Amino acid sequence: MSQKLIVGNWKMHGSRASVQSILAQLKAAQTSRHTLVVCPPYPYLAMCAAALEDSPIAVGAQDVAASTHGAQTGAVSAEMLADNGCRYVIVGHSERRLAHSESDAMIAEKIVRSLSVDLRPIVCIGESYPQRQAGLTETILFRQLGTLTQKLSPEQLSRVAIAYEPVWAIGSGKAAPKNDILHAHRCIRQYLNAYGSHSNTLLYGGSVNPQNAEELLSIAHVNGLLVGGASLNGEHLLCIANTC
Ligand code: G2H
Repeated sequence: MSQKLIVGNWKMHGSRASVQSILAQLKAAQTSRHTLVVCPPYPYLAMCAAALEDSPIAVGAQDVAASTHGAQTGAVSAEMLADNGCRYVIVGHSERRLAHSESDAMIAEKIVRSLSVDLRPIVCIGESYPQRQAGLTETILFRQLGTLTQKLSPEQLSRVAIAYEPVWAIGSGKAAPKNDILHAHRCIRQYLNAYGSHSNTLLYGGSVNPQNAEELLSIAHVNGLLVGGASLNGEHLLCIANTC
């Protein structure tokens, strides 16, 4: 199996003590079969980047502002993330789209800002359960991708990782069925290819765990995994990052 991208999204979990404990486990392992990225909450970013400086594990943020600087209380720019050792950033997670009313246009701006400082964006797309039930999965995916193709050149878009995260599978304890993932990834790949963006890393996210990682990574067009709950356990995250 070729090398995949495994991204741990810690969401709003952890403390200095728990982050240090996960870092110690990750550092003790020294290496993993797949490329590993951890995305801690903002206050722990610099600490993780410093601790992992000499390791192959990269650090990412969970969000980024859509502009460079200014009077935006609570916002963090792409420049600040890069300045603090981040190499990746998750953009447009459904939890931010829903709870913070993030639009596709705003998400595209965040990607542009990230690319301008060489932060690698991981953009989340995916349908809700009612949308899936109504047979709208492709429509939703193409709408979300369509805003990206309006704002980004094929060269810019090719540097963006796309995570297919069906909203109904997130935190449910049950990953999406293999055929749903295969179909969505095929649609995404075809859409990107038609635009001239040929080398995108495509991830699957939604209730990934050490038990289902091997099967998920074996699905065509799945180049990696975005892992939430299971990434809060260093052993589980390493197990996923070493999946054959
Ligand atoms: C989906 C995923 C990580 P979980 O949000 O982005 O979380 O693995 O807990 O479903």
